[in-house]
Amino acid sequence: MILGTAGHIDHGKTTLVRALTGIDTDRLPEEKRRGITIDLGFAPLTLDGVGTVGVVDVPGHEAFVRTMVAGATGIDLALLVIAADEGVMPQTREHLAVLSLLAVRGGVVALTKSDLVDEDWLALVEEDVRTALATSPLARSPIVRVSATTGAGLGELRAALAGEAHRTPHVVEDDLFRLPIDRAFSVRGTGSVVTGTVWSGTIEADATLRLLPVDEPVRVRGLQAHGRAVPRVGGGERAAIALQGVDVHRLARGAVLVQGDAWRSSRVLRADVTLLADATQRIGPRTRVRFHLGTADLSARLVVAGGEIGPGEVVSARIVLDEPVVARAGDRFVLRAASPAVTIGGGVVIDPVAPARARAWPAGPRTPEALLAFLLREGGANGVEVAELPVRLGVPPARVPAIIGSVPSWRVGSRLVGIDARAKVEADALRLVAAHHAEHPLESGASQQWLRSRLDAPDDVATALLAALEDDEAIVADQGIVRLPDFAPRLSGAEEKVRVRLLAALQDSGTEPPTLDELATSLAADPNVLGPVARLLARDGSLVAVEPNRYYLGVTVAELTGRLRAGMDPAIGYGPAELRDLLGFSRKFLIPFLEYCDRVGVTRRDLDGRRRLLPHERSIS
Ligand SMILES: Nc1nc2c(ncn2[C@@H]2O[C@H](COP(=O)(O)OP(=O)(O)OP(=O)(O)O)[C@@H](O)[C@H]2O)c(=O)[nH]1
Ligand SMILES: [Mg+2]
Repeated sequence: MILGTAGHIDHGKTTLVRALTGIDTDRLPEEKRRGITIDLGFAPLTLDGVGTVGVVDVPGHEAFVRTMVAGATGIDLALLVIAADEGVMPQTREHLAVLSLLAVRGGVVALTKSDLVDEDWLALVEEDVRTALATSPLARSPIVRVSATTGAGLGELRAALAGEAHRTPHVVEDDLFRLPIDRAFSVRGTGSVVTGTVWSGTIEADATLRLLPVDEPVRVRGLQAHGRAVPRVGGGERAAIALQGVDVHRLARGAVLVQGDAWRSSRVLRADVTLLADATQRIGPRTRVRFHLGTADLSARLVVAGGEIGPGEVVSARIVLDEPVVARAGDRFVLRAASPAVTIGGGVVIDPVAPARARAWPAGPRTPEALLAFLLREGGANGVEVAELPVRLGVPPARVPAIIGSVPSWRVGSRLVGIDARAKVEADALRLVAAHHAEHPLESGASQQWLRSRLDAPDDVATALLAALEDDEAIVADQGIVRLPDFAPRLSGAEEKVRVRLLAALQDSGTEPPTLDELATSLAADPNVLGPVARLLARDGSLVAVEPNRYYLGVTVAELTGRLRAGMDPAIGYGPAELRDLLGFSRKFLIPFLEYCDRVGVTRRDLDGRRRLLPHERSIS
């Protein structure tokens, strides 16, 4: 578990941590000189019946609230320190607001410096404190009177902390690893080391992680917890991680270590945003705010439907960040005004990787099932990547299949597509094929390639969908041509007449038929009818397109190739003149016909002329 301090400057947080742990967490020379905490401090605390708890000591100075937020993020319990002589002060309230916004589950209040005041005063302050806690997660927390100087109440404080730790245990789930980095430094002989609180997941000492938002793979060289080498670290633990081959300058506070491919950094989030009731500022569309998530602290703008958020309001908003952030659905964040630098609100991430121009999320339940239904609706035929769902829905991977199972959807490769989107693309496909039939009644159907290009769906989805339609016998696909099952090319009366005259003309012309253009003139037929009729007849073999625009009767071609088969010795190469005699062609018709024969494997042309192919050679020609 992680315990984080909170409270106004000089109220005795660091002194109390030292009294509890024996460790002075103010390690910077400047902290010593000024007698205040500037950066986060860390110490292990051993509690009877609980074990070792990681303590994060934060600064109380109003200029360092952003550091306090980075320290408070990821803590399980708060130790709110209030000096009995001063009572509730501005950063007592601001830190409490931060703990509320981050949804810290509980904690203990230490009324410290109790040696400086008398009993009556203590009672008054305690009443005051209770009032200040009323709407916070510490509303029902124990208030313990202590003095770090005399040691009074320290035993009671330990017992209260242990009690709270038992009441709200850190539940470790099998989940994706994430650690927001709060410190990075280099150690001679070891290299770059980062520290942070593990938010979720477990890693071993030889893990390969990803550093975000730069998105680089990094190798773990060693793990430490509370100053000792350990084989693994997991959720709710403070960890120091030595990384191989990363320059320490790339590892600033705000970067995140993750494992697995579900994580992405993004510049646009959707979130439910709360503005504190006592916020002095409204947030309008152009208001710049500081956005704090994990240990990241970024400039951002909020876009809400009404344009403005007023104090005390909760709205769903789009958050547009100046730099990418790593977020997960359900993450809590804090919003601070740029100037004056005060905490004004916060919220919960609903969609960690929203599209650039995404609309704010409509009101409604925020269950993973509801989120998935919304993502599917918005994703249309593109759907959502299944691998990203643990992050986009904010659930451990093991819970994803059950959630998918409860939302009507269709798995296509790595994607999940909503059934509405699927139904729409299906209907489009059937409509397109039907329209194609109506427009081209003599064609056997629409080409699959054309159909895919006309569908409003990525290629893999379109392909899978056509295959599914074929399985359902809603369409028939044959050699790349798609048709409706009950469709057959049908000739109109006029087309039937053209067909009869075309066949007759080709019959008459024998081995030297005219081109379609010539036929269109001689038969006085519409070329737009003649062409499709010829292609239709070519499909069942009645005609053969020896040249693109010149058709022979199928029987004529069979007769001519028969002559070649009978007249050619397979062992001998023939020149064109010899073959012309065999076929009885004029030169103009000879070469195209021989090329046709090469094409269909009756003959093959090589250096010593054309040879007749034997049946077994044809298959490899
Ligand atoms: N008499 C008395 N003095 C205390 C007690 N606890 C802390 N102090 C003194 O209060 C002063 C501030 O203590 P710190 O522990 O530095 O206060 P802090 O809350 O950590 O301050 P920041 O980190 O700067 O916010 C120091 O001079 C301490 O010696 C206490 O229980 N009794
Ligand atoms: Mg301090």
